[in-house]
Amino acid sequence: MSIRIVETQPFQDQRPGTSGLRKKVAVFMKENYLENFVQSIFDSVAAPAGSVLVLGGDGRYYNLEAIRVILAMASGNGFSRVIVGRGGILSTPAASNLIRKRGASGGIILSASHNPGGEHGDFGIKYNSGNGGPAPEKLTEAIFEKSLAISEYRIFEGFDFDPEKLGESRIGKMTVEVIDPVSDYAELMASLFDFDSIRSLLNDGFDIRFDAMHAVTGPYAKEMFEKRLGAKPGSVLNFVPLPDFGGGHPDPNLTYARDLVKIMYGEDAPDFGAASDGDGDRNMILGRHFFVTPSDSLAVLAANAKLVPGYREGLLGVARSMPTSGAVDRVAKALNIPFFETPTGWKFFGNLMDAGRVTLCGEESFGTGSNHVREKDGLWAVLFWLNLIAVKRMSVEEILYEHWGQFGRNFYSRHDYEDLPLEAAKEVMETVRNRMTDLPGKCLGKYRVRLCDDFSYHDPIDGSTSRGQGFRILFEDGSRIIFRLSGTGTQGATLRIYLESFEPDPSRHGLDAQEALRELISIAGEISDIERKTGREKPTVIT
Ligand code: VG1
Ligand code: CO
Repeated sequence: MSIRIVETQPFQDQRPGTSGLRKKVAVFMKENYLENFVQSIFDSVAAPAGSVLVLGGDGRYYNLEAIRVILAMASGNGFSRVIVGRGGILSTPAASNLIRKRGASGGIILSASHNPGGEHGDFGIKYNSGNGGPAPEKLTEAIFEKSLAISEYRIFEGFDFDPEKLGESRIGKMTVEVIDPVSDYAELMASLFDFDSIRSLLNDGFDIRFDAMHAVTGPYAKEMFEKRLGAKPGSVLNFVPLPDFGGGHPDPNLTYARDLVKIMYGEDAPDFGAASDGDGDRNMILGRHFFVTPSDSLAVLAANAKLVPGYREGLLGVARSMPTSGAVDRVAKALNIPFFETPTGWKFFGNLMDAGRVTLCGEESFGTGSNHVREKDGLWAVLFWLNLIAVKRMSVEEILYEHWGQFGRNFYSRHDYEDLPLEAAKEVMETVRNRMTDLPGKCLGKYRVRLCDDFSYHDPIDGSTSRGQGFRILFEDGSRIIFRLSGTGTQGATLRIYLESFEPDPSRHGLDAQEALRELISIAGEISDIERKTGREKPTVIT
């Protein structure tokens, strides 16, 4: 029972991506792999002795083993207290809330989010700072640098820890506090939304389904929708978190949330459907036979925010990631509030929220959130929608048509080419980069190119600049094509093509998005030569 200093050798592949370090489970299980990364985090953040740490994960394979290692290392590194979710469970937004509420110096969240789990799946680890948000680029770079030079780590050896037992115990001088992962979060939600009016909506027979996809939101959704809001039993599907997510891909989109999509597009479909991802920060919103794009969802929430108690005073401003559609920009303009366009990844929103510049933000990738925490928040978005519906008493589809009628419709789609050979993906990007130099001013079909660039972001709060965030081809009429390489994959390279066009004419708002974007899709194919360079005739996932 003492702290041991263990000698180790660096690994070369521990650079955190869009949100933390994600690798196959087998990689994480290599001797010292996890330990090296955790020590690199502790060395980089240099939390003063006596600091508090929040710790939890999405329950995927290797979650509890990793929790034990991190607890032992936190004790070895002088933390005074670690707050852990029972069973090692904490959703990403719930962890963010706890860090803030308990004044922790930061938190470690174990998840590879929407990536599949299980013994042959993915594992991940990310550090969130004291504001509850993902580590800024400066810090993730520092962690990577440390990982390249590491020679030893500190770990406490010989202790008992029961992850199921609520309350306090000790590892050396450090206190471990096991808490109910749901209650603080549920309390926060109840403070933002009108639970009474949602309860009466559900009571009046409004039929909902929430698919937890055997991931972390199961216990949260059961507690809130069925227990506190009175949704009928069975409204929450796949609610038991499983180490392999039941063999599924815990990604709430039309391809992977198959069970839910089938129900919502079937006969006697419920009024409202929603799903979340592995770690609970994403959301998909469906109406009866109707899909809401995340970009539209953000715009609808922004336009109607004052209907919800937590946002009754109005919004300070809104932000979206660069590839997210411009639907919310139009709302910001109409509301006369500030609007920001940031690179992909939640960490850029945190600075704006901390500085009081924005209240709501979102990404096209099923991420929506507000300044109640510093992460995107799946269940929060679902509750927001239910609260709006409870006030407006309109269907999801009616709400969208009303919105488009007022603001116009931004047709939007993302085409993902997953697991490409790295070389092929790079070649496609180089092809686009080269083409971009002579495109401005040219007409491609009915679209005239206004400007092309490699998106870079100057953070107005901390003054940092982030370059190389994706190629943008912007057209005169506001349409856009964006090419970007994913930073979260663990196998090969994923190339994303984002397509957007604006349609003011209400008689065309009912068009299918792929149909409305047909010409832009073919222009994107021509510019990038993607079919020839990758041998793929079509994308892996179309959203
Ligand atoms: C993807 C999404 C991005 C999101 C990120 C993390 O990143 O596109 O919008 O912030 O995942 O989401 P990339 O680099 O693969 O495009 V999550 O739910 O993994 O925390
Ligand atoms: Co996630």
